[in-house]
Amino acid sequence: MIQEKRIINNILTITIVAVVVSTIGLATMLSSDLRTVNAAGSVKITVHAGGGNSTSPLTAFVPQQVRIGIGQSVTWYNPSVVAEPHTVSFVLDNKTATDIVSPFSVPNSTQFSSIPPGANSEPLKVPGKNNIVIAVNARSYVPTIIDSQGNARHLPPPTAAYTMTGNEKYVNSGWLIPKGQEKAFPGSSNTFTVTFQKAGTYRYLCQLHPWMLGSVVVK
Ligand SMILES: [Cu+2]
Repeated sequence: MIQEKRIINNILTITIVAVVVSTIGLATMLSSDLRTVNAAGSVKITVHAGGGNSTSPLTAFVPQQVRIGIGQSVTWYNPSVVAEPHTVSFVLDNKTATDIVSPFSVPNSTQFSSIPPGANSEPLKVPGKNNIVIAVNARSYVPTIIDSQGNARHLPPPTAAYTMTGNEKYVNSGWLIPKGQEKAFPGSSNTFTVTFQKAGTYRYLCQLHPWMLGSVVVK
């Protein structure tokens, strides 16, 4: 009887310790970023956009929040082992909220080629007089900046870098794909680096998984 009690107590103790350790582990994972110092002495801060594998994908930014100084940069990359895309999207003006799909009418073009060539796909066509609908939104897919005046421009993938003044309306990484898996999404990006010039809290989300939220606190 005493022996049984001892065994049960031991199991309880081990369980409690395991729960505490895994909770601390998760909290550490979500709060500590990857900081490395390069040869020149500057600090490189990295945040994972997603992760996991095909059976257990992680749709979160790790860590969810980073704290940096003015003039420092953060680099996001996608460490997944499968080609699951994510975006790092700062919607700094609510009017620039957007979606990954965006129909366009193209009345004067009839030439569309599937990407990759020979893929089992075609543009979504809506019946209408000489109209064709294109579903993918370039301002989600390609690294895109909308400045304070509302002018949009694209940055070249796959390793776009941008210095944020803090006056922009929209700063988006485009679709981030693990390096080597671009074939699944040609023209997508691998990394996105933002240098922050103004103090503040910058919240961002993934347009493909809107529950993926993160923030950069600049002081
Ligand atoms: Cu995502």
